[in-house]
Amino acid sequence: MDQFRIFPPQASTTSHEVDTLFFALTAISVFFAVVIFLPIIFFSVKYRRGSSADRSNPKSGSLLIESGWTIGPIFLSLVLFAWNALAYFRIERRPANAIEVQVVGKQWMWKLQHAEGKREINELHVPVNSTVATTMTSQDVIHSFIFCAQYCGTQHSRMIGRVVVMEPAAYERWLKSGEPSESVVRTGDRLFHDRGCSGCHAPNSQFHAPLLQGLYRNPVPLADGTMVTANDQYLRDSILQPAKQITAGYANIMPSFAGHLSEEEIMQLIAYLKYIGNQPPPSQ
Ligand code: HEC
Ligand SMILES: [Cu+2]
Repeated sequence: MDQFRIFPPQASTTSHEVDTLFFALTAISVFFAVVIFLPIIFFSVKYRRGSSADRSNPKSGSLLIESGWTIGPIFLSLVLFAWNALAYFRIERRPANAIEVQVVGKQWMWKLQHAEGKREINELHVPVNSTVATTMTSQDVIHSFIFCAQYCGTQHSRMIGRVVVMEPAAYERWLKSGEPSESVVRTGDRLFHDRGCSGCHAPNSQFHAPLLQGLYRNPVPLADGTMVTANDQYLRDSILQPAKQITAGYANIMPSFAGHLSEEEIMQLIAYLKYIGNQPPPSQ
């Protein structure tokens, strides 16, 4: 019986909040199920064929009851919406100063890379009591991390990973163990040159292309007159669909790199763009 648990142990800081919400929703559903089903049973018995119940059906109506069952549920759903939305924003907001881990799902495993470069598969090593932010994507179908809950193909049931929580010193040792690896930003820097990005996006390039230093998190004026913020999504879109949002003052000459870069390479490039994006632009 020890093995039998309806809920797994609450292992994350947000599980309490999610569980409370879950119980509240369940309680409300049970309440309405009772309110609806008890009268159904009662009336089925009372008005069964052959019973001597009064079937004259006089006209009746009550504004109070009708507005009550309209306004009550509206109010209830709005409260639930607000509660859910607040919890969602709290849970999904990326914590500041978090340890960065990039995760790529594929049939049928997760490939992880820490900012320092260390890679692992189906395991996530983290130091205890620190915040960790994972950037996740998939190179094929939808998966869910770290116990796959999306049916993703034949070996879906084997897509089970584990989180290893370590003392900070042990984590530092673990990061440096195994083959030496270059940091994600360093790999992105190399890709930026190898894939020809620097051929256009460099101060001395023959092409008229924007410098990417100082770009990250800043507003970008677009050719159509609107403004966007250069967030992670914008960087990703700029690489994969450059024609979607043209930067004001530049021509649509950047080729799309969709299909030419792996998901890992895109993440590494974005990590590099974020890194230089936080630096001041070079003077020209
Ligand atoms: C042929 C030249 C060329 C190449 C190669 C090129 N780009 Fe661009 N890129 C441009 C031009 C021109 C723009 C501005 C027009 C636009 O938004 O498409 C741009 C826009 C961008 C932007 C948006 C910048 C802003 O200020 O809004 C990013 C990010 C970017 N490129 C990244 C890359 C990356 C990463 C690579 C390599 C994988 C790359 N580019 C390769 C020419 C190029
Ligand atoms: Cu799966």
